[in-house]
Amino acid sequence: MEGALQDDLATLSELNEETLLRSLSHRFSRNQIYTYIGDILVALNPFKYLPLYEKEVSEQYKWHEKSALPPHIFAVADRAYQSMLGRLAAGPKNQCIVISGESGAGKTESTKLLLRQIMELCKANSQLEQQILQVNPLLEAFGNAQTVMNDNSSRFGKYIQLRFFHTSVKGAKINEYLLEKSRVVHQDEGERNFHIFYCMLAGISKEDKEIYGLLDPLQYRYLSGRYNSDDMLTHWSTKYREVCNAMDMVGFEEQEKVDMLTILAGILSLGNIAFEPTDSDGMKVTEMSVGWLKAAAGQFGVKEEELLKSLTCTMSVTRGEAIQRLHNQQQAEDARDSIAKVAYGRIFGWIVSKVNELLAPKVDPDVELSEIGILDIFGFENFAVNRFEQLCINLANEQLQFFFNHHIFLMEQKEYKEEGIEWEVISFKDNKPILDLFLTKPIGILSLLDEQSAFPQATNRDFVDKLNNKFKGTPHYEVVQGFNPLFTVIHYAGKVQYNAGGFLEKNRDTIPASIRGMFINSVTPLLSVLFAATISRTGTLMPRKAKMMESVDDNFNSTRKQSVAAQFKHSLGVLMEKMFAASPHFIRCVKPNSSKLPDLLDDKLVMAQLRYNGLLETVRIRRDGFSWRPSFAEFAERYNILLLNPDLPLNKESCMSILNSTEFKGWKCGSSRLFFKYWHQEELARLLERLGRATIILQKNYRSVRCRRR
Ligand code: AD9
Ligand code: MG
Repeated sequence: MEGALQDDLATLSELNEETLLRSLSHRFSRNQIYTYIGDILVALNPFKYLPLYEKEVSEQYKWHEKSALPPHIFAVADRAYQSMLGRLAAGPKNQCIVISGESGAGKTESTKLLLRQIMELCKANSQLEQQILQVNPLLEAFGNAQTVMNDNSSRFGKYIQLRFFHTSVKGAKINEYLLEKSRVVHQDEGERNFHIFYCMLAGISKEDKEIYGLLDPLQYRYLSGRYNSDDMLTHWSTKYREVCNAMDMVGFEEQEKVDMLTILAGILSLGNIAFEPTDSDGMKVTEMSVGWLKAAAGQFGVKEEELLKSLTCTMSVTRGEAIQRLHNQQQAEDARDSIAKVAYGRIFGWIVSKVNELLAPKVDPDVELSEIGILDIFGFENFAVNRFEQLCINLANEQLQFFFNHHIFLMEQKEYKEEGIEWEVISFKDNKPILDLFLTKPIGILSLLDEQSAFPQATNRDFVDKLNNKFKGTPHYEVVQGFNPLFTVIHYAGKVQYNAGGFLEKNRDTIPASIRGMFINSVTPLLSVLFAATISRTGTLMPRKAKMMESVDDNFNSTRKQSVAAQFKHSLGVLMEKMFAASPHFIRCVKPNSSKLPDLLDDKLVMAQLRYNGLLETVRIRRDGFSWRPSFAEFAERYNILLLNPDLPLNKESCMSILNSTEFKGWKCGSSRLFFKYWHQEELARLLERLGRATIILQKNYRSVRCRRR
C-alpha cells in the first residue's frame, strides 16, 4: 500500500481519511509510534515500553538532519533548541512546544521526554539539570491522580518555561493552571485521590506514621481505592522515596517537608469528621469522630474549639455587630470539605512557587534570556458526569485547538492571499464559535456564570435556565430537558453533557475569613505562611498576588476577589499571548484505544481523533502549502553567506540571487516574502553547514600551507 511506511504523511500522494488511518495503523503495528506531518509530530501512545529513548538514540538525535532519522520526539526537542539558537530559521527566538491530545494520549510522558532531551542538548550543569528534571515527579505526586481515562492523569495544567543564555540553561519557571481541588474530598467511581496521599501512607516509616498520626488508607473517608496487592504497596512506597528525593534535590528544607506531611495528615483526619444535630439548633461532631477532630486540630496546629467553631458556624459582621450563624448538616460538611480543599490547594501552589524560587535564573536582570516553553495541559475529558472542572479543562483544549488552527490554517492561508500566491483554499473546522460561546462578553457561558455567582441566592438551576434562554438554538449548545441542571456543549472534540450542580459554589470558591484567621494563627509554620495575606505567589500562572483562587467571602473582609472562571479566562489569555509571540512546535498525541492496552489500535477511536484534530486537513496543507514564510530581509540577511557576500542589500533581488545559486525547487515568491516548503529550511541548514565545514577545511589547509612554507 502506498505510503504505509512513510515517515512523513505530507508526502502521501493519495490522501483521504482511510489512507491516513491505514498509514498510522501500519506504522503502529511495527512500533513506529511517531510520524511527521511536515513539521508536526503525531505520537501514538504505545502503552508499553519501547526501546526508543536510550542514550544512543538521544545522541543520534542531537543536531541531526530531520529526514536522516525516523520521526521522533527527540527531533522536536532538537528543532526547538536549534531554532532558539537561531540555527534553523529566522523567526521569534522564543519557542513553545504545544502538546495536545485527549486524556491518556501521552502528553505528560511526551513532556518528560522533551525535557530530558533538551537537558541533554544543552549539556546543562548537572545540578540545575537534575533540579529541573526532578520537578516533574514532585508535581505529578501532588497534581496527578488515577482517573477512568488515565492512571496518571494530570489534574492541573502546566507551562514549563526553560530559560537559556546562549546555549546553556539558566533556570526554569512553571505556570500552573487550575488544580482540580475537589478531588481531595471526592472521587468518582474507579478514580482516586491525588497520588501523594497513597505514596505517603505506603512509604512513610512506622515510627513516622505514629508521629504524624497516620493510619491505614482504608480508615480515611477521603481516600478511595486501596493497595490491592503487595506490588502496589511497593509501587507507592518507591514513588514516595522518589518524591522525597525530588524535594531534597530541588531544595526543600526538612522542616518544610515535615510541615507539609503534617498538613496532609490533617486533611485526612478532617475528612473523617462527621456531624449530628445538637439538642438545640446547631450541629456537633459525632461521638465517633471526636478523636478525628482532636487529631485534625493537632495536625493543623490550631485550637480544637476554633476548628470546631469554623465547622459548625459562620461568623459575620453586620452593622458593626458580630453575628454567629449556625450551620446545618450540609453546611458543616461543606465547611469541612472546603477547609480540606483550600489547604491542599495552597500546599500545591506553595510547592510551585517554591520550585520557581529555587529554579529562578541566577543572572543579572538585564541579561536577555531566551526560552523554550512546553505546554502540558489536562486533555479533553468526557466522563459519565462532567462538572465545573471538565468545563474548564475542555475550554482550555478548545483554546489550544484554536491556536493550532490559527497557526496552521488561518495565518498561512491569509498570507497566500495577501501575497498573491495562487492557492486553493483548504477548509478546516473552525472552533471560534465554540470559544465565543464560552468567552464572549457579556453573554458567554463564563460571563453568565459570573453574573449568577454574584447573587448569593442564585441556584445552579437558575444558571442553567439563563444558559438555556440565551443559547437555545445556537449551533454548539443543546438544552437538556428535565429536573437536573444539565446542559450540553458540542465541543470540537465531541458532545459533552455538563452537570451544573456545584458550579456556582466552585466558581465562587470562597473561604470564610474565620478559617483564614484560624490558619494564620496556626503553630505549624508552613500553614501560617500559606494563609498569611502577604504570601508571595510568584511564578504561578494565576495572578496569585491577590490570591484570587479562593476569595474571602464574608463581611470580615469585603474585598471580593475574582471568580475561578474569571481567573482561568485571564490566565488562558496570558498564556495565549505568550504562545502567539513564540515559534510554535506541535505534537499531536493520539490514543490508540480506551483500554490502555498495548498493540491495539481501535480504528474508530483513532479516526475520531484524526477528525476532530483536523489532521487530514493538516496533511493537506503541509503537503501543498508553504509553512516557512520569511520576509525578503530576513532571508537575505541570514543566507547572504551562501553567496559569500555579507553586504548584499536585504531585498528581493538578493533573495533571488541566493536562491538561484541553489538547486531548490517548489518555493514561491510573494510580494514581500518568500514561501517555502517545510523541508527547505533543513536543506538550507545543510548548505550552511557544508559551507561552514568547507571554511574550516580551507582554514586548516591555509594554516598547514603556511606552516610548510615556514
Ligand atoms: V491526561 O490529559 O494528563 O489525563 P496524558 O498526559 O495525555 O493524559 P500520559 O502522558 O499520562 O497521558 O500517558 C498515559 C499513560 O500512557 C502513561 O502513564 C504511560 O503508561 C503511557 N504512555 C504514554 N506515552 C508513552 C510512551 N511514549 N511510551 C510508553 C507511554 N508508554
Ligand atoms: Mg497528563
